Amino acid sequence: MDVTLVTTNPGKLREVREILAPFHAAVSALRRKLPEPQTSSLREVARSKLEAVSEVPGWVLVEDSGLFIRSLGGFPGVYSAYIYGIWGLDPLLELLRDRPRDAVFRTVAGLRYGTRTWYRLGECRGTIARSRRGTGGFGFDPIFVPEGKRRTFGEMTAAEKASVSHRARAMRSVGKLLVRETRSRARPD
Ligand code: ITT
Repeated sequence: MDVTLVTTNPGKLREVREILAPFHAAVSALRRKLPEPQTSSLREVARSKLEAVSEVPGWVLVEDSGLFIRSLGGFPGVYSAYIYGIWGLDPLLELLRDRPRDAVFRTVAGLRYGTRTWYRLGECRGTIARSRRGTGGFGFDPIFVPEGKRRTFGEMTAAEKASVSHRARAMRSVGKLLVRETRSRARPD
């Protein structure tokens, strides 16, 4: 089935395409910057992104993600895109110099078909590296080491990242939902 992913982030698009391919979902991109309300909830942001594209037909997918660092009270969290945009990586590494480094990446995927909506959460626990490593991926990938691994996301191939990432977990759940829903739509009553 065809799915429209609304995002301005090419890294997300690349990953979502690869993760949903085994579910036979063909992902096309609609590049539109959607409003992100001031809220502490990824789900609330995903909900408002979906609402902002209510005119787009068919299967519509959005996602909101963030990096939550425990010793910084969850910062940058829902503000990850903004903080990454103005700071990059170094100020975060500086802030963490004498603080515990555990963190979690979260993605909330929002899916709509007609008047029905679904939300799926994916999480990936890990730690923030002492310095940036690797050039793969995007955003905070060079400083995030997922639990049980030694390398950062930035040092991994796309497939390695997708085996454990927050986005892959949320999107695999979306993939299963798409398969289930399209099967039930195809069944005669
Ligand atoms: P949209 O147009 O889809 O909103 P965005 O980049 O603004 O794109 P978010 O609001 O979800 O997306 O911001 C999440 C930010 O968190 C993103 O810009 C990255 O800096 C970072 N991020 C999210 N997922 C990441 C990942 O898998 N690896 C590294 N950084 C990630």
